[in-house]
Amino acid sequence: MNQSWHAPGRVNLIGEHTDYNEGLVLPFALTQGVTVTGARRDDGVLEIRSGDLEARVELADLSPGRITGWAAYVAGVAGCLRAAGHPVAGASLRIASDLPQGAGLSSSAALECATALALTGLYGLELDCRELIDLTRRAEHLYAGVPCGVLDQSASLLCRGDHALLLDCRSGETEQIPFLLGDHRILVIDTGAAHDLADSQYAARRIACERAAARLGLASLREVADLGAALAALDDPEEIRRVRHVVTENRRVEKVVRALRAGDVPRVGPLLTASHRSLRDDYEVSWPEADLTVETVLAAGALGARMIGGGFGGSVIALAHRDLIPALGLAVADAYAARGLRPARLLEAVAGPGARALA
Ligand code: GAF
Repeated sequence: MNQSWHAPGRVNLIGEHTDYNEGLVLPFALTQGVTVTGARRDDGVLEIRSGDLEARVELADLSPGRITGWAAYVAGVAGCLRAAGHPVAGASLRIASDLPQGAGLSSSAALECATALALTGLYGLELDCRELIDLTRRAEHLYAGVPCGVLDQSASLLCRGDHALLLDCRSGETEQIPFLLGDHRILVIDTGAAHDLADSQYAARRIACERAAARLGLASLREVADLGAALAALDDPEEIRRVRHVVTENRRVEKVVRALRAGDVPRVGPLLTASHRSLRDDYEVSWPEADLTVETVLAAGALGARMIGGGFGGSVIALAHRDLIPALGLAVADAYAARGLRPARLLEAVAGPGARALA
């Protein structure tokens, strides 16, 4: 009998490029995501279908690098389960997604998490959330070659409806923060720009942060207590910019959490914009369409806006009064048309539940 599991994509409200620096992140899950429907088979084959695409993986031959493209995310989870000694002997899996791909909404982590729930469910394996996060992240590192932090997999597995997830990536502690926007809304604007440089630049940012932390004699940039003193102790201008982003971004996460706890949604807006400017100027991961989108929605009355995800392509979020959302869409459409860009795709984000088995 076929069973189904669903894992959502995410919007990271704030806390970008902080996860691998042992910092704070504040994502919420989208109601859109990836559903994996499947049945167990015991012939050593993983058969995966997604729309018209099909992949057949012999599990005995599976190792990192052998499978590329979309199927690597699914095969990677099976490979990592087997490498950890779990007796996964095959499955037929069908993938369905209503999450735009390449939009920076974490479709790959959603696919990994839905696959992990499917395979552990089909084989009756008891892995807790931490183990599932480790497993799916390992699959991404080894099979997709992206040295990501814990943000995306944690968001997909741990978020709850109507809440944002405050995750301390140093201690692993989590807290569900009520995320009720009242008359405000979060609009996701997929800029349509491809993440061409994303993987190499992501790894380069990570290395620069580790190098700066080592120079400061710290285990991670989370340990920076006095930003001014840390910046004065560094002489590489690139490291100075990276450190300034990471340390100020952690502070912005704390401020957003305080504003949400106080029910003061408008106070979140300028913090989102400050995050964008820091990602643009200090972390240098923004891209022209994101900058255009942020400035366009701000001029049209948004309370705040910023790029989300790793950068170099994907989406921008805008926080605005709900009555302004249509005007923001029109302003973006005009700005894109004036520059000959393909129209942006728009999505109103609602904080949905985390990954789960479907009845
Ligand atoms: C990507 C990574 F996968 C996350 O771990 C995180 O570092 C993010 O970029 C930037 O905040 O989504």
